[in-house]
Amino acid sequence: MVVNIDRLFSKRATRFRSSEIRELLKLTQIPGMISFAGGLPNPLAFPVDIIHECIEKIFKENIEQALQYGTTEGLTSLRGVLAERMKKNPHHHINCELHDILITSGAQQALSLAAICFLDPGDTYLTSVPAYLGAVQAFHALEANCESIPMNDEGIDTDSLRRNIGRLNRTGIIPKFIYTVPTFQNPSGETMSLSHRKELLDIASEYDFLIIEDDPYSELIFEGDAIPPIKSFDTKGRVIYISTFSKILAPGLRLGWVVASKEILDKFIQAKQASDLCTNGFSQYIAYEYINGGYLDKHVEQIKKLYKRKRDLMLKSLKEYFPSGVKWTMPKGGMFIWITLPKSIDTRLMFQKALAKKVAYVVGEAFFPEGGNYNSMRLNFSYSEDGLIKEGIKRLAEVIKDELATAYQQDTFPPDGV
Ligand code: PMP
Ligand code: G9A
Repeated sequence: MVVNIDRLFSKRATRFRSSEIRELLKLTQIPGMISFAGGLPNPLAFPVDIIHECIEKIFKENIEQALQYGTTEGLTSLRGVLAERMKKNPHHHINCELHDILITSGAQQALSLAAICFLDPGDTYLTSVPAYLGAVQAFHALEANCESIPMNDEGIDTDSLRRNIGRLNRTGIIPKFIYTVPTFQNPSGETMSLSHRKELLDIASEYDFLIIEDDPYSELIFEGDAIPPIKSFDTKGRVIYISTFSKILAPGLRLGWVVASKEILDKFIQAKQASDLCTNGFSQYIAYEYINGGYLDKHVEQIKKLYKRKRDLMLKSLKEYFPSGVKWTMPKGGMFIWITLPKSIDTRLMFQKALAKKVAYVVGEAFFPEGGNYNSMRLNFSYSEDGLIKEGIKRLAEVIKDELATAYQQDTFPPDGV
């Protein structure tokens, strides 16, 4: 008998969607393709020699433990050095101890644990938009409803947030949490101001929902002062803070961490036990040696220099080649620039034309759970080689100019009198 697989899939599984970004990663394999699509760290930012040294040390001292199952909470020594670092580091200033930390298989697993632990089908969550689509994918999988809150110059439009919560409350809906990436946001590159961070926490307290603060990029700061995370003001356990080693060490290690209240971590731990028992032990030992050996801070300085150079190159190329009428963000750190094109351009339709010229981006609409914003796109500046940044922006500019010319012709055709 043929397997009727569609009958057997759960209702939930039929809602799963592929991530545009994950699909686009395949493009990086095409020879000659310049990809500004995936949010990939530059391979030059991987501290290969340091990792080699760390591994040699593990082989001499801890190899049996590194290869054994570990606790679900994560390696105690790693949680200890992370807690110390978060207390001292100006990017964190989070007053936590090792028992406040759970090590996860990347920040992505932490998002998925939050989804499993807080979202029932039909529940509502809030997110600022544009939003990191991996988070939306995790929340969508749990059959939750999304309410989008627009971003503004200060990171989030708090007036719109209050209006939306008021409207939801009037229909008996209380959102479970708001998801935000306050610093060098993926995809916009924008940063939430200090006052809006505090206001967001006040609003969450007033209406009693949680804040999921996703913070992979704050250490990659190129200029200006670091703004402390929302978690650093949280005295009531309202903020779930998530970070990752993917951008400051290597994503292939699949290591992230969560700082949250005991009640929340206990639930996350139960959910993680059902998911993967424990995070990769060998990776955790590498991360521990990397921090304990004093390498992390020095290495992050080098990554910052590398990415600042690439950001500057991309901004300079945008200025040189992009036509007037196109706007872009000026991120002070992180890995992304957000582009807004004239309304006549649909970046979804333009995408195939860009691919034909061997340049790729992520269409802006992918970051809007409720659709729209068809005239926007995300560009990643960390991954491409310096020379290719200029060339890729030049190619993209040609595609945009062609699109503008076509839109103009369509607007003015048929000519008067015909
Ligand atoms: N959150 C954000 C905002 C991200 O940009 C990413 C990765 N690009 C993740 C979470 C997932 O990171 P990880 O590799 O730690 O799973
Ligand atoms: O899915 C990945 O590979 C991580 C990158 C995320 C992004 O491009 O935003």
